[in-house]
This record gives sequence, structure tokens and C-alpha cells, in this order.
Amino acid sequence: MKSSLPSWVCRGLFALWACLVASPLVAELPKLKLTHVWPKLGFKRPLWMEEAPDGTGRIFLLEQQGRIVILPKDRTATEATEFLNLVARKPYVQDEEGLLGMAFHPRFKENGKFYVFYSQQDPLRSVLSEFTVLKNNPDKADPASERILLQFLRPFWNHDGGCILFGPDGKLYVSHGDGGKRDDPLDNGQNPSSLLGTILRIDVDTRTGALAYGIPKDNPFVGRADARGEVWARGLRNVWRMSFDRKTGALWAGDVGQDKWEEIDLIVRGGNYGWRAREGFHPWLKTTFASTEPYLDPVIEYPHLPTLAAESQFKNHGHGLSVTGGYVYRGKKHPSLQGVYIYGDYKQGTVWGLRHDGKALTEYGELIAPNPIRLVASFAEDGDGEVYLLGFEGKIFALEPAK
Ligand SMILES: [Ca+2]
Repeated sequence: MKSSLPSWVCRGLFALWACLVASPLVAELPKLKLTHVWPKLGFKRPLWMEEAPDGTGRIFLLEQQGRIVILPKDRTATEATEFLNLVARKPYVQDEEGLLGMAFHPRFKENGKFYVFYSQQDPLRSVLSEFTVLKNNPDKADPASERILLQFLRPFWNHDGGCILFGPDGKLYVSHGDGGKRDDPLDNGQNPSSLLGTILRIDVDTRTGALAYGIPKDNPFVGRADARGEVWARGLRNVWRMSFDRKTGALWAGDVGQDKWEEIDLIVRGGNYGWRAREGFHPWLKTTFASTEPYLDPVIEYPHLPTLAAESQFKNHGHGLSVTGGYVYRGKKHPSLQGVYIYGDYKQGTVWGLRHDGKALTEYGELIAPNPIRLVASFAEDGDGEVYLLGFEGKIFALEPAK
């Protein structure tokens, strides 16, 4: 039967239908550009940035070698204020070591407490400590106020994780990598009695037994003889940056892969994210531990090589070598970005976005094209929910729609 519609209309409708059926997930997310902010300031390997939750609007930035500085309110100024200096302790020896994380106590305004995560040698370890601001100067930390909460002994120099965050529940979440080397040789990720290859959840305001912190009673492995009560989630290789969605409270993490797949995970209580038994959605190595929980798949994965894309359900994603987890955009300036989880690849400089409706991935796409000059060390979020990119070469960029 001959159609009454002109043929070009039919072709157009067919193309639209084919597009919707064939690739419902590939979306036209807004293209972004990077705007250099604080252009007169240079930093050494900036790894984290956060606004103090005390109403002062002060933004703190962390350098890998062991410094925390307060950025000037005037973004054209030429000097930052040094807040804490741990350089003499030499946290930064090998590439992945250093001062890696910082978090403000939820009641920072009243108690001046904040937390840092840094590497130390002899023995190799990662230290999680509490510090307090000087009573007579809110722009200076008291270096003598250190209270060590936890030390992770680690077998190798790399995969240290080091992202620390307070959740909406007021508990401190701490990521630590699997302990390093290839293939997680000690099988830490699947060992429920290891603190490595995990995200921990602890209470900095209470104490459990002789520990310098409390283990919340509703943690998933509390009371299990073969497991550590601090563990919130495990089977993670090396979470490089995680964040809470400030609207939904969901915990997002970028877990760095080894040979083939980078992944983004939604972290849930007691979740086992598969490493070293799985890399991304794919079986990897045998593990000596039988998991009592099913392995949880990532929200999305991307390959190290374009030729691997055929093995993934996520076509046209783009490739990279080391994921950097970011933030769900909840700012006010850019409505087109609302609800987009922003993440990137450290090595390629690519920035992607995805949307997730709480149950499933609904959209994903490239936001900024590959640019290997700008290594994506971390993302950051200010008090208004505006998102930034920290370039490893020492620059801070605001993320903004390209038009
Ligand atoms: Ca995984």
C-alpha cells in the first residue's frame, strides 16, 4: 500500500524510530568548556578542593606534596593562604602517594575539626588523622592537634585510594585501594577481614573499645567474626574519588581498572564490587574467598582501547586509562547539567556525563573531548554545587556549558 506521507517524512520518522530503538542511552548531553579560575595562582599537583561548611565561603585546596591552602575570595588575587603544611613528613614519595584526601567535620563551624588522609613510609602505611583549627586563627590548622584515627598498613606503594567524605548520615566514609601491584596478589579486595580494597564507614565522634573511632552498629559486617566491622563496601581496586549526590544521598565512585576496563559504581551498604574476580562487567581472576554477596556490576564501564568497545554493552563511549570519579551536578548556574553525574579520564583528559534515575542508567555521553594535556586529577564542588576540574599540571577550571 502506498503511503500517503511524502517519502522524506517517512525516512525521517524511520530514522528517528531507529535511533530511539538502537541507542536509547546515547544522549545529547551539553558540551562543556573549561574556564581557568584563579588564573594567577599555580598549584603543585592539586588533588582535592572543598568549601568549608561554616558559612565563610572559604575554599580549601589540597596539594599532593602535603599542603592545604585557602584560596583567595578575589579570584584574580595572586596569593593563597597556607592552612596546613605536612611537607616535612614527606607523604609524597611515589607517584600515587601523598596527601590524598581532606574532609571537614559536619560541625566544623563549632568544633574546628577536619580530617586528612596521607601516606607514610617505614612501614608503608596510609594515615587517617583528625586535626583542629587554631583557636585564635580560623585560617590556620594547629599542627600539634593531630589525633591519628586509623593507619592502613599496605604491602605496596600504589593503589592508596584516599578519598574521605562525610555522608548525609554524619559518618566518615574512607576509600582505600587494594594495596597495590598487579592482580591484587594478596586478594585483599575479596578478603572480608582486610581494610584494603574497600570503602569504610566510621564514626569520628564515638569510640568502639580501644579504637580511636566508633564502628556504627548498622555497618553491614558488624558481628561477623570473619569480617571487619568498619567495611561499608568492598571488592574495589582503587577508588579514585567518590562523592555523595547532595540531593539523593547516593554514593558515587570511580574505581580505577587494571588492564581493560574503567568503571563507575553506585556504592551501597555491604556491596561487593567484584575486584579481583571481576574487572568492570567482565570475569577477571580466581579469588580464594567465596563471597556471601553477589558481585555488583558498575553503572557504566569504558575500555582502555577502542578495539575493546565491541565487548561492552556501552557503545560509543570513548576510551581511557584511569577513571576519575566526579559529582552529580546540583548547582544553579547551568540548568542543562542538572542531575548529570560528571566523571573523566585522568590520562586522556576526556570528561563524560551520565544520568541515572535511581534504578538504571538512562543517558551517557561526552562532555569534553579528549585532551591529554589536561590530566584530570580530581573534580571538586563548591558550596553552591558548582563543579570544577583540578588539572594535575596545577590549574583549576570551572566546568561550564560551551554555549
Ligand atoms: Ca568492579
